Amino acid sequence: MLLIGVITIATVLLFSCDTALSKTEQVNKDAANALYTLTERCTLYNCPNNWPPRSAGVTSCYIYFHQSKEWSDAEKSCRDNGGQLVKFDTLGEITTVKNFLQSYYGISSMPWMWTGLNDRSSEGRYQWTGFGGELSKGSSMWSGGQPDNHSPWWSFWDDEDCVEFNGRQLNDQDCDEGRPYVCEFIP
Ligand SMILES: [Ca+2]
Ligand SMILES: [Ca+2]
Ligand SMILES: [Ca+2]
Repeated sequence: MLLIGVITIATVLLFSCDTALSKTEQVNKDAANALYTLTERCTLYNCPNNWPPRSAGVTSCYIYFHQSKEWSDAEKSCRDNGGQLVKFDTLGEITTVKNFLQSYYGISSMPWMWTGLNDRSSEGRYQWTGFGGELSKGSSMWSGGQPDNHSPWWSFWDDEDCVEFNGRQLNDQDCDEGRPYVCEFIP
């Protein structure tokens, strides 16, 4: 009788342990899945290696290079770093980038910097490199009187096909000029 009792208790214990173990396993599995999803999301929202972290509420990652380059070299540098020369989708994005340059890099007086906008393939038609899309000549992003495709008097063929910004507005400039530049990456 005693023996039967011991066996019964042992069976019950074993059974509940199994249940408990399988439950623990399930909880661990759920936790692991949740963690995996979170990691996946983190990766998705991450900026490329060595880029500054994305600011809260800002859709894109940005990086600034202070070493001046000609426009085409700046474009290549952005691509090599996993992004594109910056594209301003709205006037507000210019302010977003300016605030980022001030807060992250401590730049107080903004230099003229290259953007991805250019009319290299068709004069007067301004397109964003990499990201695509156009900006009209009438956009309020332009500085007063710009774009003017200005040519110096000594070389009328040396006109302005690349677009720079100064934290506030845009100006078309000679692509051969050296400028610091900002790259953008959309996670
Ligand atoms: Ca953008
Ligand atoms: Ca032009
Ligand atoms: Ca100009």
